[in-house]
Amino acid sequence: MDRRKSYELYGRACKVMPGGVNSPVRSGRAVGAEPIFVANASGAHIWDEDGNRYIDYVCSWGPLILGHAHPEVVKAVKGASEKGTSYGIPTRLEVQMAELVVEMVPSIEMVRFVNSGTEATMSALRLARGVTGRSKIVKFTGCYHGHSDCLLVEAGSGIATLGIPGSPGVPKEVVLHTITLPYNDGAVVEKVMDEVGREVAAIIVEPVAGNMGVIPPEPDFLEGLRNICDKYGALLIFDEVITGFRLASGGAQEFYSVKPDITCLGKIIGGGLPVGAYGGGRDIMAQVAPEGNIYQAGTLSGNPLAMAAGIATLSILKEKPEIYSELEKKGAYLERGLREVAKHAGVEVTVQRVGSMGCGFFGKGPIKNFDDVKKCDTELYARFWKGMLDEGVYLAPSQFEAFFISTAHTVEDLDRTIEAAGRVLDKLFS
Ligand code: HOZ
Repeated sequence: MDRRKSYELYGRACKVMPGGVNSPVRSGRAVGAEPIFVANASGAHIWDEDGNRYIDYVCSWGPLILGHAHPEVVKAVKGASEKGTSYGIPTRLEVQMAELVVEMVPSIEMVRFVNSGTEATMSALRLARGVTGRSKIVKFTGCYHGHSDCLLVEAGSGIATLGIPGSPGVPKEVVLHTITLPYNDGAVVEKVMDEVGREVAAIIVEPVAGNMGVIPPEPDFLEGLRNICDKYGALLIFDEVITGFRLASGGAQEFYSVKPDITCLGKIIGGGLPVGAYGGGRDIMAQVAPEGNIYQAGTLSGNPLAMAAGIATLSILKEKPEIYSELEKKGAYLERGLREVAKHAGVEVTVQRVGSMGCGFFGKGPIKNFDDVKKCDTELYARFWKGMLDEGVYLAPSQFEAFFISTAHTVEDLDRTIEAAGRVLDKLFS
């Protein structure tokens, strides 16, 4: 494939942006490649600047559950933009959007919109600390909750991809109160909480880990977190930035029937525009300013274009609940196909999936935590990634990320992907 225009843009980009990108994991460094530059997209497909077409499994890192440029979403954004792009004054759209979120997400009675998942988790932690009057927080190794200081400890996503424990620029005093424990190990959580539980403001968790590949929770892990939080008066925060509206219209909390105290949302909630949110019970959310005194604000929060895209997306998901069983079928189809071609090629690939999010680990499964993830063969993943790119399939340029399936992916797309994976693996292992 000719990618000259992408490479030329990358050269220019590197002169004016760090690493040529606006978010590290896009750069392709983890797979030893240069990024492609996207010119346009539609449905399940993206086209790069050279006109090459790819079946897209990144889907903007999760938001595009309806695929690229869904007509309803585009119409909503166009319509909103003609009326002005931002006011900094309340709008009807914010009310409609909040009503939808409250109706769809089981544990949310009130919600505050922000502009990104990072803002949502950062604000949720401040709220938890403000409500409990405690400082410590518990997070899990390999879970990624955005790039705010106190959460940038042994995190997943780009931090895992770059192989660094945290980041220079985060003072050690700031992370002193962050306790990091292994994912899926309820016994360790209990032991630590028995020691310091009364000082812990919150346990924050991705209910399905989606930033170290995809790792489902062990049976009872989430329930155990709920119980231990109740025992010690700590708040349970579900970071549903990825799982919210992806696993079910009520997110992972509906899927696994465990209710958190605070939920963080992002990605799908914005239908491809920058939106985050945090919400919870009325008693907790009423402590956010101006109703309460825990401060958080934002010039573009509740932006009308973003709200319009979010309303269009959530309305479709609400009106067509069958979308989730269809996505599950497609996910199972892709999973089965990938397993078969890996077996045929004689390579150990562990495919882990929940609904329409999944991951193929180059290593022995089951993968239950970040220590297991680290044993996977990232070099092999890189070679596989390059092979798939040349086959016209765009996967996340890192072993530590998820693939996402949208309603726009057809069985033909999935078949082409499976056949491509078969060819690439056969070539790598012949
Ligand atoms: N959480 C996303 C990756 N898992 C963010 C994407 C990015 O860092 O650009």
